Amino acid sequence: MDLDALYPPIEPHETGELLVGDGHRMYWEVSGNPDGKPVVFLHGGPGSGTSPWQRRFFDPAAYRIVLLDQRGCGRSTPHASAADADLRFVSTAHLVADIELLRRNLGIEQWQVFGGSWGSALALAYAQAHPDAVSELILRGVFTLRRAELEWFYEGGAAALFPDLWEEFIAPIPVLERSHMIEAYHRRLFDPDPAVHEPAAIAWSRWEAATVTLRPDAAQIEAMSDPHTAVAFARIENHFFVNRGWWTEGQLIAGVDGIRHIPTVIVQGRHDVCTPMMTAWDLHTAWPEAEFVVVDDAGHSATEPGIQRALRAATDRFAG
Ligand code: STX
Repeated sequence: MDLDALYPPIEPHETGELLVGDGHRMYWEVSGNPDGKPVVFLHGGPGSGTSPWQRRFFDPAAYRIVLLDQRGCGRSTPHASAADADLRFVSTAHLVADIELLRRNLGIEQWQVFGGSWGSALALAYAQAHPDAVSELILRGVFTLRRAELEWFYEGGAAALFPDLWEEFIAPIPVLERSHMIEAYHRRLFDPDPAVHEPAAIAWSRWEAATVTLRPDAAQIEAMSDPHTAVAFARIENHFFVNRGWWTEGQLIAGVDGIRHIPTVIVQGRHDVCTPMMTAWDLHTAWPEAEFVVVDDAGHSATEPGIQRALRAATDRFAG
């Protein structure tokens, strides 16, 4: 993973677990300048959790940098990989409320919201629910959970580009169930038997990790193959997808009118196979006021060098 385009590594000066209700505790941390401009980083998946390198998109002298692990993943508890995992209280509405609860308790009036992939969907949902809390938006690899987006990546579209990796993705699913892969995976991922849910979770997570970069990134694929990480990631993603994010079809793009006034940069890799450019394009078309940056030599991941340069240019400009 080449992180040369980013700021140097930093450590948080404050961390905590916010009691968000329903027995859930949400890990959060603050790094950078305690008196700086507030920014919140929304991670992807859903279910991937944050990593320390994600602090590095922001100038630590200019920003008060907030990272959080969404319910059920990362350092938040209970973890969705647990034998008795119960995702009844894990939904978009819960995550939006958790972010807002953290903002209020950190004493932040307005913050910049930075989200990639699933984080872009959550950022749009949060901004549409709480437009006055958002100073700017930075959206990368836009994902809105519409039917065509889920069918592209999980029901066979992207097999046109990765037929070899697609074979590994469908391998845990019997042939008779392959017409509805997300549902077939749902049954296995939530089976209490680790001999059933672990191989399914690893196959699900490896498909995603192996297709998000322009060139294969062995370290990223191995990290996503760890059972603890893979089970939470696959279960939470799948849970949000069977529920379509609890949105109506096209709701996030239709909701642009309520946030059109917020200064926004959209960064999209031209060769993004996970959340192909059609979605960023539809958002751009609905929201021409937002700056639209297409990175011609990048795939999906925020680890792509061209994506990192574009994101850093956006955070530097918004630093004021
Ligand atoms: N999931 C999109 C997303 O947020 C549909 C995402 N995709 N890959 C990732 O996150 C990892 C980089 C964590 C594998």
